[in-house]
Amino acid sequence: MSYKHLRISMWIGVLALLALVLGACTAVAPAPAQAPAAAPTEAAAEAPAGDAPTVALIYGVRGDGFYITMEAGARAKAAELGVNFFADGPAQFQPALQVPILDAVIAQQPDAICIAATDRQALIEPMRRAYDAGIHMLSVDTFIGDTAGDYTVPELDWMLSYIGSDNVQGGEIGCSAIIEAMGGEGKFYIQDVRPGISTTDQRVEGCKNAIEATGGAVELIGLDYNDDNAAKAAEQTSAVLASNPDLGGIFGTNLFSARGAAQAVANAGLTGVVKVANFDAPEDAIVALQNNVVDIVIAQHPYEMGEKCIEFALAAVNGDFDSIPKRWPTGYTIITRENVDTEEAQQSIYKSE
Ligand code: T6T
Repeated sequence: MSYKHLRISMWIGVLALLALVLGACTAVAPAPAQAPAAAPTEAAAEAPAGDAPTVALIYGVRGDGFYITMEAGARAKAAELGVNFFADGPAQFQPALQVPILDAVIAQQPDAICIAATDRQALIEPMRRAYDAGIHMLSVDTFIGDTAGDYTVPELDWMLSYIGSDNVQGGEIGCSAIIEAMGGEGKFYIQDVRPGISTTDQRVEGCKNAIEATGGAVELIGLDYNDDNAAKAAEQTSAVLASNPDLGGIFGTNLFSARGAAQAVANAGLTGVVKVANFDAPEDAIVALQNNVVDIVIAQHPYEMGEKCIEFALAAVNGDFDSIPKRWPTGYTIITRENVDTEEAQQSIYKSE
């Protein structure tokens, strides 16, 4: 072999070796630090681009009129203020399904996240991860931690704001009304979602306050958890009605709990006999009110929650932290058969799409 041929062969060898080494590197290269922890979600597909700030809403569960209305409020406010906006949430109201969605949203690095945490403990660490990634964090509807939504405490002061109803008050309003309709005495039952959800925990607390205020005249005979499933709530309530023919009143602590309770009362032919307090205001709760199946509908203001979250998120992006309250209570519209036709009551009915 000539010297020239030897040099060419050497170069071919070197190049082949390089190609091999590079190929091996590609195969074992670690995933980039920002790779989403979960499969791409709806949010990934929808995320808008551009120079305007981006705010994400992570709601509690898909298909719930309460969150559909909240998203509509946030979307409208974002359009008005020139903010990029996207929303996503789990198919069930569960932290195990919500955390991967939060992680996927963090990977997209929005400027702020408004989130309705599905558990007051399980979401603390994942939400802190978002904050540590430089994202402004706001709670809508539910809060995290054990300080009743007080985000001025040192362990939670990285949370910018808690925007939502006063849920202890809401529980008290609903149960006091039912106790009055029961004539101030009798047996009472609560349909609830699951322990660990800040909103429904507080509604139960408020309801128990109202029961205690009767000094024993009203007896709480039971409380069941339905996992945010109206069919399960109906089944459990039917069993309680069957074994307590003298039951006087029921409190359904959220949309699905109340829907199931009302269905069971109607199915048992006890309309008007067993009084029902319906937390949340979807269209079917209004029909149940008009048909005497439920006696009070407690409408929250989810549209305002969505609007306020966008406003506060934008203020944070602009560095205007002084204008952001740590707590923004959104209030209620109490709907009864007397006021159901008023404009205010009609406007507080939740959207279904
Ligand atoms: O009651 C609302 C919300 O406030 C709660 O945190 C979870 O349930 C609802 O979304 C109604 O289904």
